Amino acid sequence: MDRNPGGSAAQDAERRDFYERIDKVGMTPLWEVLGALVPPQPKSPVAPAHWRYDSVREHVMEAGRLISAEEAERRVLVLENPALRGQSCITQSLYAGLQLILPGEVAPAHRHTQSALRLVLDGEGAYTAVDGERTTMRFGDFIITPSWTFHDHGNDGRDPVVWLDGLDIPLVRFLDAGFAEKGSVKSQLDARPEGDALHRYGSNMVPLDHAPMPHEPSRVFTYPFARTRESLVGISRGAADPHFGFKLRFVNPATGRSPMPTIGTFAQRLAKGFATRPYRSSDSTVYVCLEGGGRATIDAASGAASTFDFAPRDVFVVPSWHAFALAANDDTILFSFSDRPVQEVLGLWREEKMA
Ligand code: GTQ
Repeated sequence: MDRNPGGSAAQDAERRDFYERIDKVGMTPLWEVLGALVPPQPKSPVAPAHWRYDSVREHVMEAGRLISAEEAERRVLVLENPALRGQSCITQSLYAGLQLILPGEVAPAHRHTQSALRLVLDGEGAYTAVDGERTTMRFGDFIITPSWTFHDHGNDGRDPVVWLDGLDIPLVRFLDAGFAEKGSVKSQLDARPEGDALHRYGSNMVPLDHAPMPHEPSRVFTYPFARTRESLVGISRGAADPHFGFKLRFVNPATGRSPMPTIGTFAQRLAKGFATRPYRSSDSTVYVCLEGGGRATIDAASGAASTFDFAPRDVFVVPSWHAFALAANDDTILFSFSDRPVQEVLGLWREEKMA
């Protein structure tokens, strides 16, 4: 931008010379970058993007022929935002990938400060163990592995199993707060029977001495799709919200806050033929279609629009402050996740419901 419309060539040269001299001592003029540093509204570098499961599945399966889960530690194809290639992120703060585990394989136990979610997309018979409790992974199940919990994955069934991983890797990297270690055993012993956490913490009751800190992750680490679906169908007998259809957020039942402090998670149902009004929010969001299908229309502030015709197991991204709308061709269920709880506690999160 020309900051000196009436200025002389001599003055321009003097300024450039000044910038070069201060550059050598590690300084730069704010006035050349102020507009970009403090924009009037978010100007996300994230691109709207869509991965069709039917197109990427073969590549995920090919990875299964090239490397074992054990050798890879985690056999994952990372979904890289097309505008952020090389950075292993799907949005500025979040990572996503498709993880494959073949029958008989084990992805060995480890833990890290990054929080993770799994959304089961394809195949049956796999499990994830979190701090010594296994959960069987069924289609649409949403499973969390909170920060610093040991977790391993395995497949005792006969199908290849694929799920979507969502992690706060870029956020933790930005904060330089990443720690990780391998477990002393490959697979954790079954310290508790399957379902224990859901019974103790996820059935409108908690143990007598359970007094979680406000942002503590949920002890419920599996949110079975059967339950989520039943709730979404149940509330669909009421009136649909014009911007959301029928939408709920997942919570830590003991606190009412997000299951994990860094990643907010949502489930949404749109009846066949329903179209939402446009909406925007400051959290770039990853959507996954679990049932049905339809069209997402995403408008950039510049006016350019992207339309994605999505089907079950597809993943798409809506960048911060891009108005978007959904139209359902069928009864449709979507899962989504974003960094919204982070923005909320920092007092940054905004939304706009448009006409
Ligand atoms: O399953 O622990 O996609 O540590 C990336 C990093 C999955 C996992 C990923 C991980 C994991």
